[in-house]
Amino acid sequence: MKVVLALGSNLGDRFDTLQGAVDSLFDAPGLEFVAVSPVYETDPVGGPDQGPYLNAVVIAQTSLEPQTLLERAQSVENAFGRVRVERWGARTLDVDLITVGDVVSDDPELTLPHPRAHERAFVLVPWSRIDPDAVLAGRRIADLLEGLDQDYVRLRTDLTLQGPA
Ligand code: A4P
Ligand code: MG
Repeated sequence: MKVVLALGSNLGDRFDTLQGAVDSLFDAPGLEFVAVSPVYETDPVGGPDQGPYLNAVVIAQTSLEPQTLLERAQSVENAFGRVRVERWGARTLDVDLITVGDVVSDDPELTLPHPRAHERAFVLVPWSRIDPDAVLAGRRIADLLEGLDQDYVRLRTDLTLQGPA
């Protein structure tokens, strides 16, 4: 199955954290790296007053169960000192599962596709750069993007994430 993961950081050394997350996600077996997007600087969406994010998207192949992937994502968040204080608040690292193959789930512990991804240019812009023909819940992400403000999502040409070490 193809997995799409979204990474976000708005505390600490944001770029180092994103690169560390890419490395750690693939540290254990079961996940095979396909691509990582460019890095974008984005104004915070929702939540309390907080600083700008760096966002990126990673595509992988896997045979792992979605629940196992969520555990992997959360353990990587925890490894980077993520403290959950406030929903939508500032965080050193957020790792969200955007899609896992064609799995559809409305479980609040793991909702697939991610319930807010279709309205988030900070996910769809980086994703479209590495998979322009991708489809999210039956809609082409390129079409979804046409209806969204993208001005707050700015390419950081000076920052490039590498595939896992
Ligand atoms: N959960 C359910 N479905 C999923 C999924 N598909 N992927 C559950 C990951 N987790 C999922 O997440 C809360 C719970 O969601 C988890 O326990 C998990 O079981 P969390 O990471 O603990 O808390 P959170 O990230 O604060 O909440 P949430 O709902 O994930 O927030 P969002 O929607 O991810 O928003 N603005 C910019 N510019 N860039 C950002 O990256 N991120 C957020 C976080 C807000 N604003 C942002 C950005
Ligand atoms: Mg999250």
